Amino acid sequence: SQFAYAPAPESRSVVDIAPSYGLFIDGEFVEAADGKVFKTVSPSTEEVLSEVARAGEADVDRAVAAARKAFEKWSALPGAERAKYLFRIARIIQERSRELAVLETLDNGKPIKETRDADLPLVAAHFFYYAGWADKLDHAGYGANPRPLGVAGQVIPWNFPLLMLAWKIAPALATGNTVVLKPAETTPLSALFFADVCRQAGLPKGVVNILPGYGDAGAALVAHPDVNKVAFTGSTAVGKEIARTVAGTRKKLTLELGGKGANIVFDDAPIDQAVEGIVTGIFFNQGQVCCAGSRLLVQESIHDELLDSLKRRLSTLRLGDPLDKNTDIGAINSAEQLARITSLVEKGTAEGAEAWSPECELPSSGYWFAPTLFTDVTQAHTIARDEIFGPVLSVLTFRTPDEAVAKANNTQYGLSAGIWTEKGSRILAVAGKLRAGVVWSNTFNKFDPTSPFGGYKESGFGREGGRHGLEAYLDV
Ligand code: TXE
Repeated sequence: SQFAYAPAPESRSVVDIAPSYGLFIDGEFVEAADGKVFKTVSPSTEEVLSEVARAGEADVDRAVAAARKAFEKWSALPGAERAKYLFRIARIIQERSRELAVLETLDNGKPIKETRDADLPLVAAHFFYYAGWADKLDHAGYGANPRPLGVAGQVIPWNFPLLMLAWKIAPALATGNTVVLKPAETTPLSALFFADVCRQAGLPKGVVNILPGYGDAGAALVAHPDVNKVAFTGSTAVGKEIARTVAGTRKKLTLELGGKGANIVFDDAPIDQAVEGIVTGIFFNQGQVCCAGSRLLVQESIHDELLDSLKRRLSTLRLGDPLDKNTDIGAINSAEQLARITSLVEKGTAEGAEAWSPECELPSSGYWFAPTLFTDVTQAHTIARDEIFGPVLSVLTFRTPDEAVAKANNTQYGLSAGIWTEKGSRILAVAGKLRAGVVWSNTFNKFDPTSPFGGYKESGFGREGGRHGLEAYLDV
């Protein structure tokens, strides 16, 4: 990977997991006010990893009050001083990336190859990038007189727990805001580890508060009257609920929601390269990626050839222990997510699409789903329209570029797309017509902190990353 940094972590002995964790409020780990806890399990084995304090409304109040108090001093610091903290956090993440990679893999189920070579390097890169902005916001650097908003309430999902935290926290801190963040209930551990990183970096108390918990804590945070900015990544249904809560409150809001990305392969595409991109597009992180290339649109004339290559390639993917460096496909994050995937796949078959999977043995414990291809898919099929959020690819065909564009855009979502062709002019012409926040060409799922990321239509609004990512946290 272009960002590779960490040496190979071998086993879970690399990281110490405490039997229990508290909430992180005002620089301290504390119990929930009502004493509630929940268990977090490893999705690949169902082993209980730890017991974690579960935040409730009273804890949200405490955390927002701590963030409000910290805001006064934090926002008054010169940008160059805030930058020092962010650079320190970025370096500590690099230094501790073996521990973090193993922890993330244990709590999430994704292959260590991915946490090591994608998640962790991107997390560090994100903090480095926004550290670099902190002192350029002052005066002429930004071209205006930007002011932080206050307390940011941030709710994140389980598919990239630490990376989503970085996308949320780095720009918030760089711009002088303080943070209360709620990680997802199935993946609280890396966020709690990050709390420890903040302590190690000497970050002033209350600047970052972490509240592990469920949707009720997220809802209380979003609704809290002393929160000035809400940032959410998760399902479109919850995103809409949050938009309703925030409506009329003058809170600023950004939403990063679901997707149904189209990977469009023209007949002049380099087939081997396209096959790799299709595989990365839908099987990276078991397909639990909002910008996954979950629909393959292939030009009719190369359908059979491409499908043959793709099936051969899928037969070489290794599914199993996520801590094994050779594993390509890890576990599904939770029993609920596995049930959601299974029910949509059953629907695909019931509606008449043809399912194919390579031969592979699924482990007897944990949550697993074999890589699956659906052919004979039409636009009317549920699996062509609904986000599956699993290792399942729906294959459709097209004849002309216009038809490809029409089919790619024929979705309620608008987050990502891919174009595979040797013709530069076609890349530009097609990309310009796609209603998607990111369009990759002859590659897929490439991320960079300098690029704004976000959606059209029901994929949400606002951008994270790049200069645009600062705007969500500033009044100019
Ligand atoms: O999402 P939820 P779930 C999609 C994907 C997946 C589906 C359901 O299709 O199959 O959503 O996943 C918190 N107010 N994506 O159920 O519920 C919750 O605790 C405030 C796409 O896990 O949206 C968690 O921290 N917060 C997506 C976070 O919201 C609430 C990534 C996300 O959980 C809340 C994840 C409420 N009322 C799922 N209810 C992407 N865009 O990448 C729950 N939460």
